Amino acid sequence: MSDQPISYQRTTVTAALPYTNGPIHIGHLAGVYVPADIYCRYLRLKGEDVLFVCGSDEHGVAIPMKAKKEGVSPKELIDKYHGIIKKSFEDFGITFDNYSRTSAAIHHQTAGDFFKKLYDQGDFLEETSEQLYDAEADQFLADRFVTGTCPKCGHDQAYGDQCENCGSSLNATDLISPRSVLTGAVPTLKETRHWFLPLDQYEGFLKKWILEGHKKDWKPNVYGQCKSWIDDGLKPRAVTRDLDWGIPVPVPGGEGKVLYVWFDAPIGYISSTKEWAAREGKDWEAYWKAPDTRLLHFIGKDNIVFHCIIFPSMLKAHGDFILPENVPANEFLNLEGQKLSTSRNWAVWLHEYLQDFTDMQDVLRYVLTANAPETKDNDFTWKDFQARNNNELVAIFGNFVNRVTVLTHKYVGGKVPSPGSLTQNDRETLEAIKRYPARIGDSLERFRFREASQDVMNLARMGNKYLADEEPWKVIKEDPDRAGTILYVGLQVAAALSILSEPFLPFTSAKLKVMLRGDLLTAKLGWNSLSTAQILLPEGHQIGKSELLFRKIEDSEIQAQLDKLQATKKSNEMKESAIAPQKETVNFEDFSKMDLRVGTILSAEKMPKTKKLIVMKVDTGIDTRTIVSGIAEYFNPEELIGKKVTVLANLAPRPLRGVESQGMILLAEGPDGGLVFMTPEDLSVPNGSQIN
Ligand code: B3M
Ligand code: ZN
Repeated sequence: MSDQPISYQRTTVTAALPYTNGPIHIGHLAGVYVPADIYCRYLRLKGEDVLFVCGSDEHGVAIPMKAKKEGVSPKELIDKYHGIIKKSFEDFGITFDNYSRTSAAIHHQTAGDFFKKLYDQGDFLEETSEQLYDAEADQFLADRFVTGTCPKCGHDQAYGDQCENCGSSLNATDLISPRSVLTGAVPTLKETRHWFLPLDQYEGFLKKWILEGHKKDWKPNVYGQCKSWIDDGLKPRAVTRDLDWGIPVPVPGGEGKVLYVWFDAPIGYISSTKEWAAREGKDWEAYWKAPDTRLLHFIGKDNIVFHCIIFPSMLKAHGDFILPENVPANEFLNLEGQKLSTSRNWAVWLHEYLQDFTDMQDVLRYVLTANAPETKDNDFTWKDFQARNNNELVAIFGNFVNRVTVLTHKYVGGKVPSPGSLTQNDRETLEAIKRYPARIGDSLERFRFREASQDVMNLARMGNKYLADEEPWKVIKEDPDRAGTILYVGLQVAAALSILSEPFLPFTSAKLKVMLRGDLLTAKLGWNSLSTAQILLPEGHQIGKSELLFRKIEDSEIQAQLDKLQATKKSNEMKESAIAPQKETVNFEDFSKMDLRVGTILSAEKMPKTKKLIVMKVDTGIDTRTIVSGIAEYFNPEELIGKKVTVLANLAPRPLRGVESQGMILLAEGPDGGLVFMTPEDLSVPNGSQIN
């Protein structure tokens, strides 16, 4: 925040703790783990002190819910997915210094102590309030146990703690028309006592720290979200829950309650650090408390409020900790045009990819980086995956390395030739190599991973062009010495690639180092020395056997993946089109309470700043009234005007985005996920006619 940049001694990098309610997919990788890993590998290559921590997020209502669905205990569920996730990260080359889990004793202790300290300091509000309650399930409803309409954007599938459509952070009682996810029941209100973090009291601190202090260096998407939350005004937020799965609340009155998952999970970064330090004989506190430590959180955009508003307020309240220096959150990755979804199995699962494409980790890493959802949502397609592999990794990077190493064996017995006198092109090429480390490093330091990955490819492109221009395969016949000089220059480019590609393509880089006799390279050269070193591969040095770095991906392999997705789509459609079971019986009295009328839509307009809401004036025969309906994705306002419809006239009025809706228009779910109006067969039936 000060004008004087602090010179950092160490960097603590955290990557969002994945929920153990499913395996890892490409959306998680592109958004969080691949960029975080690239960043950490880069810092290590620069010789910096970096700690990279992560772990499984094993609490929260998502866990018991999924366990119920799979017919196992929550413990069995977390053990299963923790195992799958941990192994797939390792196989994929994500180099966490520690991968912990929030069910670990050290975490229960750390999170419990954290809560206790804030409690002892008097930082919480303790309040009895009415919370949503599902009598049938005998369970309070919060977070993902309850869905309803978002009061901010009208999205009808918002959760009790967050709307995934507009990103708003919510309290369960904010939801319009809430429903229990457990039983489908309409919740009642019941009193319960909880501890609240008074976020409103941190507004001044957050304004100064984020709005004034990080306007320039945080990504616009992150800064913008923070600003809108702060500008909207923050409210106290409950940090405990009535649940039996989680970390017990360690204070009087906390019996039968657990910490809110978003209270304990970020503390998991600290617990993971402690676990690492104990194992490695290090001092964990330096990584979380020293002012010359830089803390960075890699997350997806749906986690911004938790990492930029709530966790920092907790850290601030606690008093001992540093705050994140940056939170480089990414947007979302879609798959073949559709939102990735664990529950709908719409994903490329990492553990399956690793089976289908053996030893091809780097291809996925490269595609996800080159096409990373850095500034906007992006789409992963299998065709693009194939094209990036065949046209870039194989045709540019692989081809260049292959040409230069094969020719070195063929013409000069695999020994780095002595350079003769250098031409201008030779000198320029050797000079150009030295500019790449700073260029790539600069992009990485600004969290521009796409740009950085493209510069690695540009270096390979430069090598390719150099060979194409100099044509050693022709020169060799007339002037073998000159051909040797060309190979000498080409080999230096290949050697630079072996180092600069390491953060992005670690498996390829390792192979390439062996091929060029990496012991020689790695022993002496890190990222920084690349810019200053005169040569990377000295003359006379014997290189290793030439091997292909990448292989072409065939159409049939891509087709197999597309077929797999097609099958998923079919099965989802079947499930989603299945006829819903009949609801509970109602008696005639209940039914006759509903006042259904024929009406006509007189006017219709989209509600400004919403995606789904349309505001209509409807002639019900009784009166002309306003009805707001979430149908803008299905109809244009113009086509609604003049429509005869069925109206539930005596539905209790409710405000939607500040407009009172005085009834409901009945619609049936049509084919292809569309909606159809309940229009009387005879259009001459007058408005106000009762439907019995
Ligand atoms: N478990 C990941 C998610 O929202 C969540 C991250 C916790 S980071 C402390 O999918
Ligand atoms: Zn919303």
